[in-house]
Amino acid sequence: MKTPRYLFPSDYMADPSAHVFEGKLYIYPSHDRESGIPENDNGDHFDMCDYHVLSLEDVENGEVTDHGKILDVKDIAWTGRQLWDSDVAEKNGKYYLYFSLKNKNDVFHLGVAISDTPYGKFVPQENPVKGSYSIDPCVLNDNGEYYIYFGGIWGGQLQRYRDNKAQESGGAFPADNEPALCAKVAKLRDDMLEFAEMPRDVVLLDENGKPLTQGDAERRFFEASWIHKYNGKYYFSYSTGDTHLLCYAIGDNPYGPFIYKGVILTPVVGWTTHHSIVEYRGKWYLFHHDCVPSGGKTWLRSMKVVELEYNPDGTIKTIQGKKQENNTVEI
Ligand code: FUB
Repeated sequence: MKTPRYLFPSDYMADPSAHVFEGKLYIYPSHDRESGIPENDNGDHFDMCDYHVLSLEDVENGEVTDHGKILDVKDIAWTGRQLWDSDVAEKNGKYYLYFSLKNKNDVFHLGVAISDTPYGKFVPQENPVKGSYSIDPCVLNDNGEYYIYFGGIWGGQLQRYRDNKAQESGGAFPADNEPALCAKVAKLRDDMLEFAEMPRDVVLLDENGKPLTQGDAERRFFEASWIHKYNGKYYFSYSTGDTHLLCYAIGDNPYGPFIYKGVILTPVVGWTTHHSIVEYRGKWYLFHHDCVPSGGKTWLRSMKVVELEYNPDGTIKTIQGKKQENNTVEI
């Protein structure tokens, strides 16, 4: 499957987190909508208010089932606005949906909702995860130990925090030559509902072992963490945001550090780029989104999937975001 496939043309959905549960592929996307809010650097135009779950059995040609709404912003007690990226993990037959939401003071936190099935409905906890902040949770099940990764700069508010504390000044970015702001990782408690430890930095190093700097906009972390394992190594992948790349770095354990390795996906049509990587029936796939079907409206995104390939040395072959079958560039 060398040509990307749009997964769900009848609606706008983005940030697809794909997992294999009960032998099937389940996709947990953000549900984009037209709310009329003008575009700004805070991302106010990403004004989503519910989640659906989709599933499919044959990635290349199979029908995609929409299992309907699994969580509504109105059902969450601490709700403010903007349900952003989410992810789901399974433990002992229960499914835990981790989501990003602004509270009533417009501060992003992570929430958890629970279901007995991968397709919901999911029942949210009364309060956000204690000590959580920023956006874009993703969960790794590493042989029964669960780790949550999160964070995003600009509208994702990560720059407001240092050492897991909100800064009274409102926070700031490091200088261009200083180490970049990092995504965060924490082990989850046995009940999956809280952090078992204080979140740590997901440190990304260059080929000389030096932390990537804030000014290194083509390589430093912006948002959209994902983690997968391949041949015993841990692959941390992410978006560089304003330079619109999906990049990856490889480490020896879930905490890192991770050494920068390259670009997975060059820019797509649209502003955000976001993804998940999953192995299914012997092949690896990159789930992502672009804005071609909406004519380039950055807040109305459409999910795609394409096969992802590794080189013999474990590096990932770069995929061209804007190329079509006939090698022309979309829009
Ligand atoms: O979908 C809203 C936000 O856009 C996500 O949380 C980010 O990763 C970006 O894709």
